[in-house]
Amino acid sequence: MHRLVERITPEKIEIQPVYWDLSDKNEDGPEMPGIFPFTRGPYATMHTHRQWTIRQYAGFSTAEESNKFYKKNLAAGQQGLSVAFDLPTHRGYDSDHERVVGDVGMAGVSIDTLKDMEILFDEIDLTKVSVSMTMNGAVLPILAFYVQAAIEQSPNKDPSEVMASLKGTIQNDILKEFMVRNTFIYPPEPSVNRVIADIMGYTAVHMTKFNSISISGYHLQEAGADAAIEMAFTIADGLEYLRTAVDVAKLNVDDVAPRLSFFWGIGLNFYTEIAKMRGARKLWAESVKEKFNPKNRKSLLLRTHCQTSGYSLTETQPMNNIIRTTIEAMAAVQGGTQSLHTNSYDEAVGLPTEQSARIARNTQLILQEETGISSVADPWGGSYMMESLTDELYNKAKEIMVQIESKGGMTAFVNNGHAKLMLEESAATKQGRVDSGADVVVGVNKYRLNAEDEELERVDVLQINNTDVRKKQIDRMNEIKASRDDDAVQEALAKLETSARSTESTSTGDDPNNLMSLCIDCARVRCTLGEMSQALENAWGRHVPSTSMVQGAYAASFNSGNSQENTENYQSTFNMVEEFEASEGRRPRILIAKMGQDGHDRGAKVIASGFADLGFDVDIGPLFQTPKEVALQAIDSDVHIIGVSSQAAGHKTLLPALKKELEDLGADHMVVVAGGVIPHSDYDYLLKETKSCAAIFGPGTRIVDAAKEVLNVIPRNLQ
Ligand code: MLC
Ligand code: 5AD
Repeated sequence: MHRLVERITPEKIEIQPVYWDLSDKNEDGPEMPGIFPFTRGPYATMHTHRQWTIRQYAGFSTAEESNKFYKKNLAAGQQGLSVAFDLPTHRGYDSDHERVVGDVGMAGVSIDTLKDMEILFDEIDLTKVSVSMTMNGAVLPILAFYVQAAIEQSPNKDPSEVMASLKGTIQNDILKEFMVRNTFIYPPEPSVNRVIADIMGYTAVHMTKFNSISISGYHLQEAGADAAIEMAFTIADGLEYLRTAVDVAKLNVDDVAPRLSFFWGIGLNFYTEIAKMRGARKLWAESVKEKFNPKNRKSLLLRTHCQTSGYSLTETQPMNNIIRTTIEAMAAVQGGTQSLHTNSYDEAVGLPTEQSARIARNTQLILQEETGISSVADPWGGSYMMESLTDELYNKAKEIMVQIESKGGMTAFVNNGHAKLMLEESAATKQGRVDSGADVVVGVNKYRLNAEDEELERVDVLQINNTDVRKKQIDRMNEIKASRDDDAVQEALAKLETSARSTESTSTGDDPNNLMSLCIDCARVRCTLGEMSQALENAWGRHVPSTSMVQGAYAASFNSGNSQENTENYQSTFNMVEEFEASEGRRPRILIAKMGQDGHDRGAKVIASGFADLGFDVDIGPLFQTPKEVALQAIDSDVHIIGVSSQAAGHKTLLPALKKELEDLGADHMVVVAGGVIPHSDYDYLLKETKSCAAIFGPGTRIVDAAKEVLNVIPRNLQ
């Protein structure tokens, strides 16, 4: 074993790269990293040989701006790239589509054409830098643009050689999109059996270094899952993809499984998060072995990216978030992650600024270069507590997996709404615990500053002019449309649609009708992302999710602590609702609305179920509405108030647009309130300048308090 100088501490103690129980008499030897069932890590040497990849997720406005940001970050110590796309791109719309007016360039970078992808990676050698792309809905056009951009970046190389050298990961985990996050486009069946199957088949032959799916627990945790649910759902999703590969696409398990990768969310429960990562590796290795019996040991390895939890961060006293993120990063590293994103401290108000992104990156650089944290593999192995916690979580997750199997596997569990309800119940319960103070959040429900000091702590946020970005995108797209060969475009799109309509499997990598292969042809002749998505939509339709709501979980959790103050608070809100009913003749009725392509609906669902528990009549609007559709639904249902939940920065466009629609429809008596990720610097614009809402509820607002304020702003006795 190669011994590094830093192995000797100032006290002249030698740190070993791995420790084990010397008295272990197990005939297979002691449990070690790199050995089945891999509880202690996928590789024998772990970080002692290769540190985890510092891979910060980022993307905003135009490809030019994001490219500049990436190059600066790489120069400053970042090791791999991770692209955040804007919501129109996720949902398969070009920037000129009427449904995306508020979303272009806001939550990530906008990509309409191959040209945008080329600019995004300008002067970044795609055959050298590993790139992760968080894309699930429009996964075919985006991966095709990426491949074609790499090929055109190296004109002197053979395209197949370029493809074979591409290192990276595409998220491509659609099952969790149907539970949380909601950036699906097509219904579940073609999304899994055609799109994912064809990508697995194509990459297995042509892009053998590329990870074809990043099976994600992160978003489940963000949406309220506890660690056991996160483990169970994620591993069950992974097994479902392997089943698709083997049973539907007729691929060999060993051609696919080694390139399935994982993605965990890491919250503040330090020990639990480490145990989760250890237990999950064992659960995956055992499940794959039992169900698929692969020949290649790499098929059993759970390799993972981690991201620190956005949900755990607070809007008030944002510097506290640096500490939270550091603790979470340490759990990810000690759990044995392969790649890591650390969140910026301004998470709860907007996208990172250059300074907050630097601090987030430096958190990892300090861990890697100043602490010696990487000098040993699985430092927790053999700890009585950690081994026991690992086993307990492993067992709990296994129990949930049995439940999923008994309902017919993960696709069925998702399709019948079971999975989503379980998550929403967990989220409403959590909110009740935070609102009641049972779960402490420093600076939010305990140790708060007075209003003046809180004001001083506020931070600047990145401002994006989406009207400008949208115009630039549309101009560039029109230029491309004017200079391309239209016949070739129509022909490529027609072939794509024909393959999508076919009932034959096209999943093997060499099938000329493989959807990935056809999308690369489309990219080559400069079809846009929207055109490719539309060709597939013509065959499969667009998925419309059903809306559901959990009841009783918030009330039960809020009131469970027997605190007199909480009970009184709850009761007084409830009484206000009753008084309202007595004076107005009906209960206060609220429409919880989501506008634009922002599919983050945990907040909206939790608010809806909390308000319903407090006695409101609650309507939940469908996802992805235009301002006009929201106004029409509000009028149709004759609500008193519209509560808009905004998590993806579209508020400055969409709220004024909603106000205008209400005025045009003669319904300006209807009050609008807003909540979600809205920076304080935008409050005046919304409340005073445009008067587009009557109140704004930032992250951390208790539902009982929001409900009282809502009752105060509803005008009375209009009839
Ligand atoms: C590493 N290697 C070792 C080793 N450590 N070899 C021997 N001994 C060791 N100790 C080798 C690996 O086998 C591999 O080679 C190479 O080194 C690189 O290591 P890796 O572990 O594969 O790291 P990396 O390339 O960084 O890949 C990590 C990954 C990948 C497998 C987890 O899938 C990944 O980067 N995922 C990132 C996903 C991501 O960023 N998602 C963002 C989501 S944000 P070889 O040849 O075997 O490959 C989001 C938010 C939202 O979703 O909602 O919008
Ligand atoms: N740039 C950087 N980080 C982002 N996140 C989301 N979009 C971006 C972006 N464009 C992070 C936040 C969020 C998580 C889903 O990903 O941390 O909580």
